[in-house]
Amino acid sequence: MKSLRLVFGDQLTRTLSALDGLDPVNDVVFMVEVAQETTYAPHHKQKIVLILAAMRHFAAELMGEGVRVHYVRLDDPANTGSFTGELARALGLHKPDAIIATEPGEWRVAQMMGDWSAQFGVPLDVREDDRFFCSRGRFARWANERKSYRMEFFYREMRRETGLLMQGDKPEGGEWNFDKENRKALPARHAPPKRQRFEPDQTTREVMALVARRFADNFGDLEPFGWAVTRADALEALDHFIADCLPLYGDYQDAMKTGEPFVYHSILSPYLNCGLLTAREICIAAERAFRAGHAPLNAVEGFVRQILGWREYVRGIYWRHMPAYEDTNALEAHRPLPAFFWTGDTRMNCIAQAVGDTRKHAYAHHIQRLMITGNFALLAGIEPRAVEEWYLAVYIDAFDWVELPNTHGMVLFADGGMLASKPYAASGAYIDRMSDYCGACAYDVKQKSGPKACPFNPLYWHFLIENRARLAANPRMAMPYRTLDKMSDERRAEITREALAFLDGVDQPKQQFALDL
Ligand code: FAD
Ligand code: DLZ
Ligand code: SF4
Repeated sequence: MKSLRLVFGDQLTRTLSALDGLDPVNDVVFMVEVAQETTYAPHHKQKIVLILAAMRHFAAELMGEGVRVHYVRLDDPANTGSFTGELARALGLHKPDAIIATEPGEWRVAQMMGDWSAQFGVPLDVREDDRFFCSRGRFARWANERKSYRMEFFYREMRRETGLLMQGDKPEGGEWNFDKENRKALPARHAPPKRQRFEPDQTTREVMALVARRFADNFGDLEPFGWAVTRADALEALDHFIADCLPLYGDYQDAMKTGEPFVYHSILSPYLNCGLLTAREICIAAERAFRAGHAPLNAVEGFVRQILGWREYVRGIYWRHMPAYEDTNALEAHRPLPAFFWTGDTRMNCIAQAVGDTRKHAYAHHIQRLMITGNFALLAGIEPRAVEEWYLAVYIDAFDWVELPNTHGMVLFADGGMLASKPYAASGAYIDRMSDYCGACAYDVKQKSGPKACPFNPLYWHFLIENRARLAANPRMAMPYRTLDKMSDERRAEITREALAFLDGVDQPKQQFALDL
């Protein structure tokens, strides 16, 4: 029996279920670079380099083991440009008895695969993606048992099931969550550690030249490119994070600082999402650091929760609710995405910094994504589809299954509260507390109204006014609505006027709030 083993660009894991029982003599591994994938979103240049370079290295490692690999490059003149077209060619060439795959990460790819068996008359065995802690079926069972979802309860079940950070049936340290210790701003003179970057080798340089030629107009800087593209380097990146960053990960998890895009974050999401590292080995390494006394519990629990909790939870929601999930727009947000999301050309320094980091590194950390660009998009009422397209394009770790629920649910509350219990809306005061951005801004974060007032201030209250009918009954929104209700009618009218004036001019270059009027 001869089988064709499919490995997609986000499945670069030697222990992938599609490679289980691989017969190196008869079987053929199928890996293809296709225009369909390089263009379904206008990806950041570094994201295309990461995936294609990591695919080429992974294929070379398999061949080094003596495995037969059918690999098609993007610039191969015979390349049809699609998975289906390339599969047809490979089937004609190798004539396998079966196709073996691991379930794909994305809904659109799963839809495409649905037709293959009938179309080609070859049996297709789609195996579970056991790189995740929680299978789709396990999530469905959890979801079926409750009326509403909350990550925290899902996470506790995952802790119990995996035994991570447990003492018998009790959570390590007696609490499930230590977030109250994890909200510190970075002290002014505190410099986070210098981060390890990886010099591109010949293979990666070839891909960079290809991307420079074919994707010159895509968003983002191509150089310097310092991401790991092999498992060996990704493992080094993991060691570096555990040794140098994990101990203070918790303390400064929410902190933002000019010129410090990574702070103490792991920057492991690109490797996790394309398969160079697995969630299990990362969580085990973090737990080991705690047990060895190298990192405190608030850091390790906070870190493990992101992977064992949030990452698995958003994937569960994605697969349970697609495709209807992406069509909701619970807050009826319809404004277009301002051009400064792409150019960074705005006097709102926090946004200019977040977009600048994104352009340079294809990365911004979670709080920049959630509380700067995300918060702005929420408060300004930007159309969900436009915001989702932006996040999917600009981040090196962006794949629909993880980007969509974060953007649609966590940031925009477009799912009406399925993923998060309340919108993460905040005024400028939060950004000022957690960053050094406001000090260098053209706006004044302390001013609530007038030409110099931080735009996040009127936008925040305007958001509450606009969405009163949808949000006021939410118990977690009671406090801000009480504050809003104590304001005079004149003050509320002033907020609405100023917010709308800002929003109406928001797509102008060098957007400012009446500063030069
Ligand atoms: P760390 O802070 O070091 O966290 C460790 C790991 O936990 C990450 O590598 C990631 O795998 C996981 N993680 C943390 N938060 C989340 C989360 N909310 N959802 C899922 N996994 C999480 N993450 C992606 O991997 N891909 C995306 O496309 C993506 N889009 C996002 C869009 C928005 C609007 C927001 C608010 C968040 C998004 N995230 C996404 C989640 C999170 O911001 C990134 O995972 C994180 O910034 C990656 O950097 P890191 O590896 O340094 O994270
Ligand atoms: C993101 C991406 C890119 C840019 N290019 C490819 C590619 O050429 N070939 C491939 O197999 N995968 C690529 N990927 C990752 C895919 O988009 C991802 O594997 C699918 O979405 C699976 O669901
Ligand atoms: Fe952002 Fe407002 Fe601070 Fe400027 S003042 S950096 S716009 S929060």
